[in-house]
Amino acid sequence: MRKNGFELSPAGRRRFLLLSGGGIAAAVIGLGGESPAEAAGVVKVSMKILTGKMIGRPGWPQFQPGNLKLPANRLVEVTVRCYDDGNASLPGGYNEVTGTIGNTMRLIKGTPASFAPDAGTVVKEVPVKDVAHTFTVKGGNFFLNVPFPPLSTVVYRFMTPVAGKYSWQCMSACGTGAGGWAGSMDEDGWMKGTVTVE
Ligand SMILES: [Cu+2]
Repeated sequence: MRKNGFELSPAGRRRFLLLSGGGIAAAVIGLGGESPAEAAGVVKVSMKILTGKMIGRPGWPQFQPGNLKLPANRLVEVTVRCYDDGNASLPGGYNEVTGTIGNTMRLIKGTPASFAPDAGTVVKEVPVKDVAHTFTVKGGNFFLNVPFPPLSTVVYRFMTPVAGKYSWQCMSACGTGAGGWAGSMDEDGWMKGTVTVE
């Protein structure tokens, strides 16, 4: 930062803002330890997982929205309410939270309309048999795996990667067909889709 012809170090800059007084300084001190991306503010996203029955298409559970558009290199907080009450068979490993901040998520029982910021429990994984759906991205520079138990609310944070189009897929065999991988598992905007980062 250049101010009146001299350069301030980040620490000096914070001190300068602190000395300049008032509410602005108070707001800035709190951001002292955060990266510029975080200081730009958290992008909040809300999703829900509905059963096929709830949307008049039995056997076709769906993430809503099924496709996401997010800004690049930003901290995103996703709140997912899973209204599905049943589990689906899941390959081991996908029950672990991966690619989020701290590789954790906050797990809240049920699907309350609102809750305290510290509600629920911070977890790194859930038992494989307790997973209804996952949100899984396997891009070269973007890997994310978040498991959702039946009738739960999950909150997780992650940094978006550089701009690009990334595919996501639910890894719980929640669709139709013998293996459960047909139907909504194979339909864009249902149990798979696109994360457009721009
Ligand atoms: Cu699913």
